[in-house]
Amino acid sequence: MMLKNVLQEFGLTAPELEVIPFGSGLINHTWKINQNNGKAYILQRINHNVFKAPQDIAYNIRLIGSYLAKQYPEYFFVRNVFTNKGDDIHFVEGEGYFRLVPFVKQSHTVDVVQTPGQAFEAARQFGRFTHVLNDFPVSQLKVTIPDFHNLTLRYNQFIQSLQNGNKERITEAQEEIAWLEQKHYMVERFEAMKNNPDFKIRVTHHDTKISNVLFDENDKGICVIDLDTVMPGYFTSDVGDMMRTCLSPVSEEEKDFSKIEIRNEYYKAIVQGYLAGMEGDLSEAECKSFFDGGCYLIYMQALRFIADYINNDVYYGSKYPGHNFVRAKNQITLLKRLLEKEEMLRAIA
Ligand code: GN1
Ligand code: MG
Repeated sequence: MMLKNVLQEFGLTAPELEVIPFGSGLINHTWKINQNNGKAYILQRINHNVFKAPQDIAYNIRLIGSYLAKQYPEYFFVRNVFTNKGDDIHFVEGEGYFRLVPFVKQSHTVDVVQTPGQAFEAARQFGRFTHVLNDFPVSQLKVTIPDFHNLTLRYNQFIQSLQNGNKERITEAQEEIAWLEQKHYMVERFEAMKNNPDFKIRVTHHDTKISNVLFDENDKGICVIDLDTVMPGYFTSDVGDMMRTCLSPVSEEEKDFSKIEIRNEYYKAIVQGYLAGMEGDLSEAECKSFFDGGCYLIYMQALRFIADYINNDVYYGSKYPGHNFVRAKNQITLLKRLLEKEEMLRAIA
C-alpha cells in the first residue's frame, strides 16, 4: 500500500506498523501510526487544493519551533519528523504532501467538549500559544491560506455565489440568504476592527476546535496541535471559533436545530481561559470584543456553508443531499441564539 512507502521515507518500516484513520477534519486526511515498540505517530496528508503551498506550513512550523526553543524552552511544541533526506514534508507525485509528527504519550484529544473545565483548558492553551509568540516577528510567517478568516471576502464570495450559483438552490435558500444579507453590519464591524490599531495582528491558530488541543490524563491542556492554519490574524478568530464549536451542546452537523443553545458557563470558561493564557497581552479594545469574535466566526461559517451549497458543494463536499444547507441553517440558528444573549454575555467579558 502506498502509505507504507510514505512511512518508509520517514524511516518507519512495515510490517510492524499499524495504520488507523484518525480524527474528523473535513480538509486533510489523518492517520495514527502505531509501532510495535509502543511509539506512535500522526501522519497527515495535506489537502493540496486548499493549501496551495504546503511547504509554507512546514516553513512556519520550523520558524516558530526555533523561536520557541530559544525564548520559551519550557513550552511544549510538537515538531515535524524529518524524512531520510532531511525534509520535514514529503511530496509524492499524484498523491500530495505528507507530514509526520510524534504522537504525544499519555495525551488524548476530545472530540466533543464535556465540561466547562475542558473549554477553559482549551482556551487557555490557544491563548498561551499566542502569548508565547507575542514578540515573534509575525510578518515573517507565510500566509498558508490567503484571506482565510477575512469576513469581508467571505461575504463577497457569498454574494458571488448568488450571481453564478445553482439557481434552484438559491430559490430554496431565499429566507436564509435574506437573513444573512441583513446581518451585513457584522462585516462593517469587522472592517472597523481591521482599521483600529488597538487590535494587534498576532500569531493565531485559526482552527481552534477542541480536538486541536492535547490533554493529559487529568484533563489539563498540554499544547495545541494542527498548526496548518497558524498565520497572522486577530484574536477574535481563535476565541470566535472556540465559541462556534463549544458553546452549543450539538455540533454544526446537528439537524435538529431545537437542540442548539448557548451555554453561559462555557462562554465564561472560554473568556476566562483565554485571558489566563494571554496573561494581560490583550488591549482594552480587544478585551471588549470577545462577543464580536463569536459573531464573526459563526456568521462566516454560515456564509461559507451556504455559499458552498449554492456552488454545488465543491469545497466541503456533501454526505447527503442538502448537507451544506443543513450546516448553514444550523450555524444561522446558533448565531440567532447567541445574539439573543448579547447584552448578558457582553457583560461577562
Ligand atoms: C474545515 O478540516 P477542518 O474540519 O479542520 C475548515 C474550517 C472550518 C471547518 C468547519 C482549511 O476545518 O475553516 O471551520 O472545516 N478548514 C479549512 O467544520 O477550510
Ligand atoms: Mg485543521
